[in-house]
Amino acid sequence: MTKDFIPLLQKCSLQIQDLLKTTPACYLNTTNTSGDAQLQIDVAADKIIEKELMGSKFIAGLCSEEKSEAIFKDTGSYLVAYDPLDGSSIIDSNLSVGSIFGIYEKEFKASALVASAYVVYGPKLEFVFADDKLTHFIYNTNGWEEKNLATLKTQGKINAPGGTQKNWDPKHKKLIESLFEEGYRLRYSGGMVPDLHQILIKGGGLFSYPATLDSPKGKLRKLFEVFPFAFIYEKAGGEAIDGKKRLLELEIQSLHESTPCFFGSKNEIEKVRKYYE
Ligand code: AHM
Ligand code: MG
Repeated sequence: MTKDFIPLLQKCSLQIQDLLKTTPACYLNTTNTSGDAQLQIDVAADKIIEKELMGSKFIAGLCSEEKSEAIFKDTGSYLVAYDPLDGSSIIDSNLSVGSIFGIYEKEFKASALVASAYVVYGPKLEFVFADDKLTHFIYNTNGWEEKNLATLKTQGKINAPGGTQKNWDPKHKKLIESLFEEGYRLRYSGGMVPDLHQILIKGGGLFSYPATLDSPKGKLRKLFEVFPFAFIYEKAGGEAIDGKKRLLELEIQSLHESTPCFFGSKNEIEKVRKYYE
């Protein structure tokens, strides 16, 4: 049952929240498979989640942004792909960061995604879980309190454009400029979890991380970041595409593969399609 993941992932999030309070943001001399420098706290958060997931009888394996290979075991049928600490480059400035989880059945591929979740470590600890429905929890003095998360409106006011602007494609520049000309506000922290969470909470907008000259396949990774949020955005009544195709229809060749991605409400995604066609 995918619902069994709720207490398990919430348990991980409480431990990582404690870790964030006590661990300095210092770099190790190592990089992950995507070439990002690893912080001590990235590796520690990865270990917390690995320990909890590997101890669970309904999980058959896992892969993480911080591990080069997947790990398998003999029990269960679910596979979990996760980014233990997303936004590690903004930890030192004390902005909100997150964890992201994709729950796959038997294979690491978009069509096998059955549930996904994210955690926001901010002034409050929040947890959003999606399977057949979307559930939002906030941690307070009485424990986890379930909240109502409204679906996205057809159009919002937020524009969250990722990637180095000087390396954007001309059509992408035109898309982003046209949104600002229409009155959209810039909201981009550099952490996809709080940036995508803000669009969900405020009811609409666009988050983009496009193909750029220096990263032709974008930056954000399919299994750990893009597919889980695409699943959540679709459940919230929004859309998630790579510019043309639905993200959840993309194939996967390797565990750490990335893709350009756009998440948003219906009208903004329609606009992306128009500029990218
Ligand atoms: P990370 O998993 O190493 O933290 O990288 C992913 C993060 C996302 O949270 C965010 O949207 C993106 O990288 C920001 O990248 P940029 O600084 O290029 O805008
Ligand atoms: Mg990440």
